[in-house]
Amino acid sequence: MTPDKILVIVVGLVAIVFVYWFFMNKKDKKAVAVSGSIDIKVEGGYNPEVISVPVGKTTTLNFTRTDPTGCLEEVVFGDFNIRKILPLNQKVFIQITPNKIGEFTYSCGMNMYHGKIIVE
Ligand SMILES: [Cu+2]
Repeated sequence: MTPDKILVIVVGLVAIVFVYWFFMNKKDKKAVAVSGSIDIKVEGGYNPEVISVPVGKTTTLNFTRTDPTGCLEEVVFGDFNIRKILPLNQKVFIQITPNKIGEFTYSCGMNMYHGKIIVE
């Protein structure tokens, strides 16, 4: 076997492992079922990142930002027309009452970090 053939095989194997790892990782983000209210920590992203809420009911999301990154200062719920500033180490309550089933994402003001709300 020539070195370039070995290289092709190695690169191929690495790519396969990466694809597996990528999709396994995605599956790992299981939705946290919420009824009523939930605390969401804002630090390097949103934690929990994926939540599920019941349709037609009001759910309160309590955001607490402990990350000084200015990027996370604002949270935007495009589908719900909500845009809020999250002061450091302060609880900010955001209420949503989704009236249709589906998946809705929210993000920081620059659309870099994302969270997901599954309405079911
Ligand atoms: Cu941002």
